[in-house]
Formats: sequence, structure tokens, C-alpha cells
Amino acid sequence: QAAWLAYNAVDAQRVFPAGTAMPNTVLRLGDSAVEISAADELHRGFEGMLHRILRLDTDAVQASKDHDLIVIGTAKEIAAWRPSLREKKPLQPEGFRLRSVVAGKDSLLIVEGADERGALYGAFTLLRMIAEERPLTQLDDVEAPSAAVRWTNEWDNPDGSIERGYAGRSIFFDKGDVRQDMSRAREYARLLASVGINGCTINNVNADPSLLRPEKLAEIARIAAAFRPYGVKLSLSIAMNSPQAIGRLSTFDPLAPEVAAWWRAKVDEIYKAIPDFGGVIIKADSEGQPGPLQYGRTPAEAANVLARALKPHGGVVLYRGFVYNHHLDWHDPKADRARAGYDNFHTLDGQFDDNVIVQIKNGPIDFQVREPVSPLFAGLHKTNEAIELQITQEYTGQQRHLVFLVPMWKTALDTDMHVSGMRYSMVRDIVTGRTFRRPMGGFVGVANVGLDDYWLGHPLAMANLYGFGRLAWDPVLSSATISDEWTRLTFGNDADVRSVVDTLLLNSWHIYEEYTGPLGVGTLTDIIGVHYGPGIESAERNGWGQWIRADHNGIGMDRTVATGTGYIGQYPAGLAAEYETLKACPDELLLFMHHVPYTYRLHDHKTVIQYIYDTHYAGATAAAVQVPAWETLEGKVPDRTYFEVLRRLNYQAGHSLVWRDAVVNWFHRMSGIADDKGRVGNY
Ligand code: GCW
Repeated sequence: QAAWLAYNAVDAQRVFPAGTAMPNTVLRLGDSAVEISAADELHRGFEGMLHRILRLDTDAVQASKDHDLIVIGTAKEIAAWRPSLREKKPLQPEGFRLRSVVAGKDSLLIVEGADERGALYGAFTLLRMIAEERPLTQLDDVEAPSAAVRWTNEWDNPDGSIERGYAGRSIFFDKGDVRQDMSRAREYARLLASVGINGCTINNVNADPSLLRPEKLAEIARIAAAFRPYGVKLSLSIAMNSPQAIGRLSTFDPLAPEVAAWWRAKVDEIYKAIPDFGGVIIKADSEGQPGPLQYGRTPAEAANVLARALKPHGGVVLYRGFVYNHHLDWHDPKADRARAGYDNFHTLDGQFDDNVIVQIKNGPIDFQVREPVSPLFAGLHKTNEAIELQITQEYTGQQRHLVFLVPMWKTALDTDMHVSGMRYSMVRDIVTGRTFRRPMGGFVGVANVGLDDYWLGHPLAMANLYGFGRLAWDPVLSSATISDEWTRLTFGNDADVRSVVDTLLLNSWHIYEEYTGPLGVGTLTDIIGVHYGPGIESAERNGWGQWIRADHNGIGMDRTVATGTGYIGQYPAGLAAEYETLKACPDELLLFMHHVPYTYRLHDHKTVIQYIYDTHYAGATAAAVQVPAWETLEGKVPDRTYFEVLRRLNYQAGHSLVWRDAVVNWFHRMSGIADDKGRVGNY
């Protein structure tokens, strides 16, 4: 349960080398709940890592007897405490500065937040530095988050089940009610805050309207109270038809005055129960959810009704861009689900109120093992955007397979969209609001943690939750940095442990991709139901549009402008040009963008079919090799974690063979082309 806040013992000499004083006291200058958490956390961390019991002090006179202090507070509080420490350059919202200062007899470690949250994030950062055994001499670190919205979404249902959750039941709900015991909710908020996450949407985007009933809001307020000391704002997924479903209006047409009035009253009621409520998230007109299209209204018209109700309270609307028709005609060569996000939203650019953010999944389909970035990111210049990333491994092995997703997310965030007239237009800068100078934007991670002791089931899957938070804070961080930070915090600084765990994490996405869906074709898993295990055929001949268009001659979706669905034309010209021609299209996205014969040769001249065979054998072999690599860590990581990971890696090694054989045999039968190494079909 401690996850990466393990506070394993460190070598104090490294953190406080000779001449650097180790503090005895933490002096807390503010009384807010968040600052109290921050001071408590410093206490906890020092005890665990340095075996030092810090005195907790709130009285400046009392503390001044001690000369070796950590001082924690907001910039305002610190300037009031000692005017000489006043900052000239103001800190960014939620940011902090960590300084070591020698003032007369005093040796101070100053944790200065722009605000209360900043102070808390500063405390966690200081503790991370200690965990990594970084010397705290001449410390001067100024940081601020990349964007205002850094939220997780939890797809929890009131009955306690979790849609696409793979780690036990809900930490919030049970049998229709909010749980009595909020200890896990509180611990979760602590974990989130430790990586700078400031919001959490507690219920499924396929929202149950009954959660907006007054008696339920009173229960939900208890969850908000558990989050509050960690600066995590609670938000709710809402169903657009709530005014009808629970309000007994005859319509939920967003433009009907009585509907707008209903939402205003409901939002006011929510803020009475939860004064720091973050806002709402809306999934509408998608996969059977009610929405404005039923009344001929647009997503912007629907979003703005909520936005106006939330505005006086400072709340925001996250409107999901995941709107598509799941009854597409498979026989229509021009039909293309990937087009939907852009087609549905780009014409609405400029029509959303300023406190609306369009929440866009990283890829245009649905969290496949490999997708290009959604063209919608570049299609909205006058609209706030957030990127939605999936921490829960719906299509990537459901935490039974090890897949460290940070490198995959980085490929999306680091994509330059080539927006015309801009030198750079990386997705990461678009979603933080920099590129188009938007007032707001950010990062949403679908986490789906559960009651499981390891929160996500697979102990190593927690690197994904950690990595999501770190990227939301600073999307420029590298995958290797994030992986190594997580490993050190979780398992300590042992060089062997770091090297084994980091290598496992950093190679894992590639390995999973090798034995599942190749060349951007999709994950090749069961599409209709659980999204687990090989299910190649299930992609085709249905309305869901995750088609691979494989026949006896070739495979892939032709999304070109010239002969295909025209999807590629949704990208800015520079990027579209790259995807449109076979020559320039990167191999890893080939089958997403083009339909080619199995004998088509990739950039290294290997044929597509031989590539499919080779990668599936290579991937399964690599999955098997993870097991002995992990076994070298027996006794070096906690036993329970050791055996839990081992069990899962063994399972993964076996399941990767199932994947390999299912995929290679299917393509062998389909193509009739032999494997040039003679492995396939020879039993
Ligand atoms: O991929 C699909 C999932 C649904 C999910 C949906 C969404 C919550 O299979 O379970 O619904 O995405 O993101 O809305």
C-alpha cells in the first residue's frame, strides 16, 4: 500500500555530507490542512529514511532555540516570518522553491510554496531527493507544474465494481453507497499529491445519474474530505440526461431554460456540500450515453450549459472528445472510426466557454498498443485541451502483463504536429496551453486503482501511475528518468535492483507490442468484450470500427487522402505528408495508415508477413527472459513483492506464447505464405 512512498533507509552521509546540518525540527508556518499534511509527511519521511524523529513546531519563538530547521510555508508566510527571505521573483501557481540557507547560526532548509499545494509538492520533492540520496548542499530548486489540470479519472460504479479495473473493488463505493472506511481514499490522495496530481474524478464516465441525488452528494462529500488535506479536488462524471433521469424534467435539451436552471441549482447544491469541488467530466453521445445530439445540439452547447453553472464557483467542464458512431458500416471503405474525434469537434473550435476543456484520448481509436496521435490536438486552436492517457491497462495486458506505458505516452506528447506557421507544435505544449496560448489545459489519467494491496494489481504497474503524475508535472522528463526515480523510491538505491527493474520497465512496451499487434494495426485483442488475449478475427465485420482489413492478400486500413478514408488529411500538411506516402510513413504506423500486401517490404526490406512472424517469436522470447532477470532480485526486494511479480511474469511468459501462436498461425492461414525460418505451421 505504501507504493513508491516506501521511505526505505538511505545513507545519511550522502544526503547530508560533512558540513551540511541535518535538521532536528520542522517549523510549519501555516495552519492549513494541506500544510499540516506537508509537515507530517516530512516527519514521516525523515523517520523512515534517516531514522530521525523531527520535532514538529509551529511556534517561531520556540523553534528558534534550534538552529537546524526545515521551514515550510507559503511565500507569504515565509516573508512574514523573516522578511530577509522574501522572494523577488514570484513563484508560479502550485509551484515551489527549495533552498538551503545559512543565516547567522541557523541552517535552514526552506520549503516555500507559491501556495499551500506548492508547499506540499515541495515537501514531497525534498523527500524524493532524500530517497535518491541526492546531497542537499547548496540546494536551490524552483519548480512549477506544466498545466493546471492534472487529474485522474476512476471508472468506479456505485455498486463497487470498476469498469476496466483490474485490481479489486472500488476504494470509494460499495453496494450503492460510499464506503464507511475512507482510509484508502485518503492514502490514495496522498499518493496522488506526492506526484503533483491535484484532481480526481471518482466515478465512471458511463455515469450513474443517481450519484447526483442530495443524499448521495452528502456521502460523496466524505470522499472530498478525505482528499482535502492533500490538495486533491474531487470531481464527478455526469450523465447529460440527469435533469430527466433524477430531476423529473420532461427534457434534457441543453438549450431548454428549465434544463439550464436545473443544472445551476444542482451545481450550487454540489458546492454547498463540497466547497472545493473541481468540476464535471462529460461523456455524451458515445457508446450509448445520452447527449445533446438527440436534440440537434452540439457538444459545445451542452458543455457551456454546465460551464456557466460552474463558472461562479471556479469549476471546470472536461468534455470528452471520445464521440463516435459504433454502428459503422464495415462494407463502406470510406467509413473510419479514427476520423470521428476530429470530424465531431474541430468545427466547434472557438465555441466552448473558457472553463471548458476538451479531453482527448492520445490516439484516435482507443488506447491501442500503438496509435498515432489524435489529429484533433492540432485541430483546435481556440479551445482548451487535455490529453487523456490510460493508466489501467485495458488493451495492454490488464496488469497481468508488464507494460510500462510512459515511453508510449512520450511518443504522443513528443509528436510535433507541424501546425502551419509554428516552429514547433508538440502535443505536450498544445495540451499545456502554450502553443495556442490557452488559459487552461492539462493531463487526465484513467487510473482505476482498487482495493488490492498494490493498488493496480501488478506491483510494477504502479510505475505507470507514478509516471503519469510526473509527466503531467513536467512532460519533458524522459522515460528513463521517470523509471529510475520510481525504482529508487519503491525499492531503494541498490545498483543491481535499479538496473534490473529499469531495464524490465523500459523494454516492456516494446515486448508487448512485439507479441500482440504489429505495425500499428491495433492490439489484435478481443474487441467486443473484455479486450484481453488474442482475438484477431473479432476486429472485423462489426460496427466498432477497430478494423484491420486483413484478407488473403494484404492487411491494414487505407486512411490516405488519395485512395482511402481521408483520415490522414485531418493532420496539418507537414505531418499528413509524412503519413500519406508509403515511403515516408514510419513502419510502426504502416498498417494504421495504409493497406499493403503481405509481401510489401518495410524500410529494412523485410516483408510484412515475415516481420509479423519474427516479432512474435522475438517478443515471446523476450517475455520469457524477464523471469530469470527478475529472479536475480530475490532477497533484494521485499519477499511479498518479489513473489507477486514473479507469479505475474511467469504467467505473462506463458500467455505471450498463446499470443504468438494465435497471431502467427492466423496470418499463416490467411496469407498462405511460409515463414522463412520454418517455425510456423510445422507441428
Ligand atoms: O475503450 C472503451 C472502454 C469502455 C470505456 C470507453 C470510454 C468507460 O472499453 O469501457 O467506457 O472506452 O473511454 O469511454
